[in-house]
Amino acid sequence: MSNTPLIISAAIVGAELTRDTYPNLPLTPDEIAEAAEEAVNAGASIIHLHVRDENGLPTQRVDVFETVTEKIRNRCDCILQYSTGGAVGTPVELRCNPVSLKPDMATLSMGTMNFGSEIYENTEETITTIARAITDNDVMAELEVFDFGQLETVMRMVKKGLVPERHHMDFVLGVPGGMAATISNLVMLVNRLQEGQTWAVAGLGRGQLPMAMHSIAMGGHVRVGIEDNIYYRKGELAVSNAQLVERVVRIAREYDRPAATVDQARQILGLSE
Ligand code: KMH
Ligand code: ZN
Repeated sequence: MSNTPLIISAAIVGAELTRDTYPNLPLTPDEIAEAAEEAVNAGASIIHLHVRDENGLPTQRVDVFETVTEKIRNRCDCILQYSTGGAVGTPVELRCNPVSLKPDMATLSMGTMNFGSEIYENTEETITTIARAITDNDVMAELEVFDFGQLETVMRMVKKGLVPERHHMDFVLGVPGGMAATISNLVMLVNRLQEGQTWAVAGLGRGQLPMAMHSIAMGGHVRVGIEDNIYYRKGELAVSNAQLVERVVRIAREYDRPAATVDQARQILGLSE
């Protein structure tokens, strides 16, 4: 079993949640920066970042990303990963915009799919446009794969040179419309990867903990956080993002997979080269 330090990514806000469903949701730049710092102090090395506007709505505005980035940078060192997914329905130009700020990483969703009752549109043209914004700004891509066919799309688009060959992989499992968060699905996805490819899994809802545990055992990395799961256990809301990170750190320690420091995470991902 791999003893590689565990890169924990904290998805601290998301685009879909509201305070009605999760009262502790960080919304303002200060609240988001505070949540990021707490998650990093708990053991996260990557902050997967969505931001909200003055009304608490998801936005891809560059000025808001800039403000939040500055506030996070003033509080802690971490790998900042901007979402280019935004919210369902965000036009592709807006999705790309924050990448101009040159974060350490940016996400790239790998296919159109049902997203609950909505359609999350990621045509090959959209993927190509966002991929170009990412590479033009010399940012590292994290490929978001929600379904097996999207992994085949990755292989095909990398071969064509449309998606960066050097990337980190994130399997987001459990979206209604995507692949379920099951062990057999995770094993199947990981078996399709090239040797040496770094990967993580983000299990949604009740899939968050089992997917994290299996990834730790399989030598992968982990994403947790309120964006993907608001519960600590059935019927009990998580107190914070940090609480979800702390639990993974404790479990990983038992597997001899200490939480990666930010520097270690940079090294593992090839961000320090
Ligand atoms: N909000 C979802 C529709 C990403 O951050 O890259 C897309 C999403 C993916 O959250
Ligand atoms: Zn996201």
